[in-house]
Amino acid sequence: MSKLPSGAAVLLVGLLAAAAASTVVDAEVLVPIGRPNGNSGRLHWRHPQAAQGHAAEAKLADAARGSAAKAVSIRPAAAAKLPASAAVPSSGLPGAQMAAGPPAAALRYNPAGLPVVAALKARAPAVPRAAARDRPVQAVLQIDTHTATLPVSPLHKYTWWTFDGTVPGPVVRCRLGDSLEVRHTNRDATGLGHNIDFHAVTGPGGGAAATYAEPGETKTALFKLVNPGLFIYHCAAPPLPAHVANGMYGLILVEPETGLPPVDKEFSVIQSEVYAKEGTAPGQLEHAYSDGMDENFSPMFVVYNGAVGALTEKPLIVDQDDRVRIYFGNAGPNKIATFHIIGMVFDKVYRDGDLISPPGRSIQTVVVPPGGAVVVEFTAVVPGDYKMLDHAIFRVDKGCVGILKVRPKGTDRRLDLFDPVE
Ligand SMILES: [Cu+2]
Repeated sequence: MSKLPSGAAVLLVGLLAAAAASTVVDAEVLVPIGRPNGNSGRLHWRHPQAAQGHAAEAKLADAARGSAAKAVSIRPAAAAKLPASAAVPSSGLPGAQMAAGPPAAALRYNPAGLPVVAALKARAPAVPRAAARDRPVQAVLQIDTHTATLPVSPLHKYTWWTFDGTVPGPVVRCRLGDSLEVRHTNRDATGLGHNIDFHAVTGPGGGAAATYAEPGETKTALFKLVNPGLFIYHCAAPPLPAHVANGMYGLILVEPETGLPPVDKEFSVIQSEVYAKEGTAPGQLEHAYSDGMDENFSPMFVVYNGAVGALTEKPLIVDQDDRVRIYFGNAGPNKIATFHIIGMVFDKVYRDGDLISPPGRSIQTVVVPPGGAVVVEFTAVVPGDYKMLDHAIFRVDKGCVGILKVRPKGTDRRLDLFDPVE
């Protein structure tokens, strides 16, 4: 721990946090510098204010090292920006210890002054577009937790516990070598504590304790992404099964350094089970923890992207001959998923979300365990509507079905491949 008086340490961490906040920029405003890289063909780039921000961070770090015993003043405006974790005494949780630790620890993963940008995230089934860059950044992921009452079927609503107000939570896209700076703000009015266990993170709990926040708190933690792949993240606050079953899960993609081959359309789909019973209000369901505890119990619904009909009311739409990539995750909590698209053979399957090994070829159905993911690709050569489903086929009647619509392009219906004859 720091030798600083605890109050000074808190103020210094607050100053550093405020400085970091001032250097966060949207990835969209990054500007290219220099000429295209001869090896990769990609542009080098930086944000116009990045150098200024890094200089400010270095100045603060120098000040922190040189004035350990001095009183530190802080402007009211900067104090107002302090995250809750820096403004309150340590709760004894590892996350609070990280926030109140020495400044050197806070900068441990950014010694070379990585550009600080907002993390790329999108609402499923959308996927953020790949960043056009060939070096790592410090990606700041602001993620809020709170409840949200949303339709879970055409006849029912459910009060979910959410990341950013949606089920699933946002799809996050990073690159191997990035530092992921997670800022978790708990806005849960019902009084529940939440956290985030990223399966992409190497370290205790996948960051769960480090990101644990009580209502009204913000917790910040920094994770180096050292394994490429497609990963699940979820809340792991106790009781853990209830937080997952109540909708607290999402996908994080860590692209290899070379990126992924370009495709025409990308989507994200997460399968999950809903354990629920009729509530006191008409049409309002309540969580049924005991149903989930019995692994032989059949859930009320099995859904894609949080609701019966989510991907039938709003199909995934592509054009004929589009190259298509689907990032698929299984949040469980209990059931193994068997993902299949009727009438489509996946010509690339990155099994278990493994983006390093050669992909499988010519595969009909993929098995995805709870807490696992897969990436599938195909080319949509024959126009028409295709059903996506769990081939544990009774689950279709529980809601686990979506539609992929392939719109015709031109007049060639590819009768050479598929001819109804009459
Ligand atoms: Cu939670």
